[in-house]
Amino acid sequence: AYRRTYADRAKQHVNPAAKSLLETIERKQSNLCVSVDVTSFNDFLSIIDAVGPYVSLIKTHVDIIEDFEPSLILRLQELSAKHDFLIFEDRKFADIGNTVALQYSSGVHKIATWSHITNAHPVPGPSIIRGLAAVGLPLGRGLLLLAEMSTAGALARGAYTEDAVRMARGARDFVIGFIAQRRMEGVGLAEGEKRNEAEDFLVLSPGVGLDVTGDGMGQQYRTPEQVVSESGCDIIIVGRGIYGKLGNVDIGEVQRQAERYRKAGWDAYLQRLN
Ligand code: UP6
Repeated sequence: AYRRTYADRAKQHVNPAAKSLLETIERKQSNLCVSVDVTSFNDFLSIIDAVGPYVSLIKTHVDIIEDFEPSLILRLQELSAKHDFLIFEDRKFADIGNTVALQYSSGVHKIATWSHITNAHPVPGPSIIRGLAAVGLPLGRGLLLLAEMSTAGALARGAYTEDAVRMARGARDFVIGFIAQRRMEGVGLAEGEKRNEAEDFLVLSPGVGLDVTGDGMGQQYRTPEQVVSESGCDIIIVGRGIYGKLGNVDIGEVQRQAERYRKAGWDAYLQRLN
């Protein structure tokens, strides 16, 4: 998977969310996902409208929006159609199957009805995938497992990461990839077990920044080149690198940063292909 093009990989994926994401990346020449971690309805939508042309995926934390109302989702869906991107609610589910199925389908946010992709911590074991798949698979959704985290001292490493990859291998119709810091195809193989050449997980990496190496709260940043070209990840997830500290959102500057990261991510991909 490492040297294959996004377009080529899109043809082999059967999960609709994975297929569509890979096709969108190719069409827009963007492996950039912007993480829109803001708390106001208006900032949320204006940032998404500004970065929309430069991204293949928008990542949300919809539970941090102070003035949330269902119309926000309709507006988000309009922007998704206008700018041609997919939606990833970064919910990080972590409970028993029955509870996550309810959290995914119900409540105020009804995530499964609008988010093409969501993610889960593998900590409860395979039943978390079954619970989420019962809701998401009939809707054509895809799931990412958090196999690693970008923070200093993260516990998701070693045997935990290996077991996460094995869990994903057991549910490839729904689990389309990982939140991780490197490729995962070679991880979690038993001794003597060969890599399945047909296996192709998407790797989405947060902790990406061009100007700083940390945020003083445990976050660690790497450059798009380190993430995509050296570590073989497929999508860079960038939040504050694009919209800064907030206050008054300078839309022109947000747009310039989005194009800067889009180009850096795409150049790193082209470098990896060669
Ligand atoms: N995120 C990480 N690291 C992980 C998993 N998720 O940073 O291992 C998420 C955060 C945030 C975004 O919840 O929404 O990615 C990173 O934002 P930043 O670029 O502003 O640091």
